[in-house]
Amino acid sequence: MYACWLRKSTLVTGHMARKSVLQIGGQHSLAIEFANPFAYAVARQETFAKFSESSHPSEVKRMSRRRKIYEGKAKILYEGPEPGTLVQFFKDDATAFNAKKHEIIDGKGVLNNRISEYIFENLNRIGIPTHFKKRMNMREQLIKEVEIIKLEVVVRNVAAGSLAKRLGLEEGEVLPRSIIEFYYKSDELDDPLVSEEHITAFGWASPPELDDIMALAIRVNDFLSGLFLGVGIQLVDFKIECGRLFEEDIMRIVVADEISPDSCRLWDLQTREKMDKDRFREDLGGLLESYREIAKRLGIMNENEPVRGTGPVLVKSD
Ligand code: ADP
Ligand code: AIR
Ligand code: ASP
Repeated sequence: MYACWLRKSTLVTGHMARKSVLQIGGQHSLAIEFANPFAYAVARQETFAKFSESSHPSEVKRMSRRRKIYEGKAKILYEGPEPGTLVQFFKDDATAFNAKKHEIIDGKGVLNNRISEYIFENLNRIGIPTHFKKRMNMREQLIKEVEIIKLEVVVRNVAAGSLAKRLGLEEGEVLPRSIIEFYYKSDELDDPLVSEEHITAFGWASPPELDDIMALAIRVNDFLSGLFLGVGIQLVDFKIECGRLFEEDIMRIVVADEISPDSCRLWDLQTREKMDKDRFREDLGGLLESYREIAKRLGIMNENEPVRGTGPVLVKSD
């Protein structure tokens, strides 16, 4: 039997075979039997990740031992299983304009986890160093802990977003060459644009570190441009974060955080349709469908997975 203990109000993903109401610790709960081990595993991962408080008491105990290190706008970092590792949990929260706009988009975290896994795994494979170790489940990945460099490194190929606004360029204008920009990572200051001079003068990164960061950014741009072009998508721009990884007395700059449609601008080559977080920023709707389409084109998602299958499905109690 593949069963999962949930509170009556809990949302679960998966195909149920049977469910019944039970009593645990004075609270009504649902014991759900799943048709197959896969549906069970999916529901468990979703449930424990998102609704840890609604898990069976023994699971709650196991979960609560994991220490939360940091909670950001879109992700949570937990202490990892070994020293020097962290677990990166992808939430469904969508924010823009420094979190002034906020919404929960059911299933976004699952898709970003998968898309970011795919990109980081391939970056590792072609020798671009990253923090990524492996995906653990629907919402979590195991990463190497790094000392984050407080910069958002943006590479642009086409005018859009803040660049188009700042310089009065027409959105969609192809830039004479790829341009790298740095923004100082500070919510209080709204991530201001900074120059290399600021970065080295204030010691946020040293000149050789900055050289490494720029070389990484260009390599990531080349890789991502080709990857997306191959599936009919134009890479307009993207943001990466880099960190210092200390391993065996040496320090390397690696790509950290995530690379997903939350951190890239991606346009369909044929229709010019926006397929990234601008759908949320500009109230265009259909964000989840676009992210799924990206995952599908990259061959990440199984064709048979239902469009909203990444989000939990409401279970009505009997
Ligand atoms: P924010 O902090 O901007 O709200 P997130 O919600 O995405 O962003 O939170 C993830 C945080 O984890 C970011 O601050 C990011 O800099 C940090 N981070 C990403 N990768 C690593 C890593 N490998 N080691 C340490 N911190 C990391
Ligand atoms: N970005 C910057 N801060 C957070 C994110 N996600 C990304 C945007 C866009 C690029 O950086 O998603 O792909 C440039 O953003 P902007 O707003 O400066 O034009
Ligand atoms: N994610 C950032 C915020 O929450 C910026 C953005 O992506 O628009 O404001």
